[in-house]
Amino acid sequence: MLQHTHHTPADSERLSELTKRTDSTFELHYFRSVGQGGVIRSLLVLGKANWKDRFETMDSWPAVKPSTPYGTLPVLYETTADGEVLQIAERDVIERYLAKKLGFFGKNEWEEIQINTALSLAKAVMIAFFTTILIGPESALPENKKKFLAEILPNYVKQAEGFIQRNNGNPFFVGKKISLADVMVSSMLDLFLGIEGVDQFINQKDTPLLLKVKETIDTNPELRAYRNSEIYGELNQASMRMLTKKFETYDPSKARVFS
Ligand SMILES: N[C@@H](CCC(=O)N[C@@H](CS)C(=O)NCC(=O)O)C(=O)O
Repeated sequence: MLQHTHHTPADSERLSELTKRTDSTFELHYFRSVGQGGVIRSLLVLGKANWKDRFETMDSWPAVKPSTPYGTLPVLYETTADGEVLQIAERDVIERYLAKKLGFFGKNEWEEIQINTALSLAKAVMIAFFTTILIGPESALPENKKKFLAEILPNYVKQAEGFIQRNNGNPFFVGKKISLADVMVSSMLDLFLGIEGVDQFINQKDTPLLLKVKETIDTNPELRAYRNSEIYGELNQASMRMLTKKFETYDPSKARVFS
């Protein structure tokens, strides 16, 4: 397997040309859960790409880990029609690359800046959730959950509603079509809406636009078909299990409000 992560300057032009190819197939190397692969899969589905999963299990992973660029998944493999393979590591990088390639990264530089801003605001919330709740110390969990639900998430939600409001009544974060920002925030809401009490500040009265964005994503025909598939059901259950460990009253049925 070609390892493209580190390359010589001479490779750079050639590899850059390969990123422009439109005849590629994709393979997403990740675990059997939605997790950090969810947004990437959604982009591949929305972009009608030719793609498949390469699953790793906790049993198979230790032997495979050293062969990955940075010892973590996801890693994306893109194979062109003539058999060249690009290897791309790191979730954010894969998401932005695919979004650009598949048409979900705005129509000009200014829209890109706005999409990156929306992503940055959302990412801060995800990092707080991940570090203080999902993998944070058990002893600090009650305090961390309180802070997340009373401050971090409600503050973000207000920012996000205002952000969409400034988009001239269009039901997207930026411009007039789905972008990575809409996909990323909707997937975040998929996690958070199941938490008890979140509907006190994410609801039709206080955040109609945020919910409209989620409706646009949830009712997309391609995405809906994928999410109704057996494999997505399995991946989603694995993600939900992580959450029910942290929130005793977690209700996954509240997440897919519109599907
Ligand atoms: N910096 C990486 C982190 C990804 C990450 O945390 N992956 C986890 C799974 S969600 C992983 O590979 N864990 C296995 C390990 O670290 O050995 C990224 O953004 O892609």
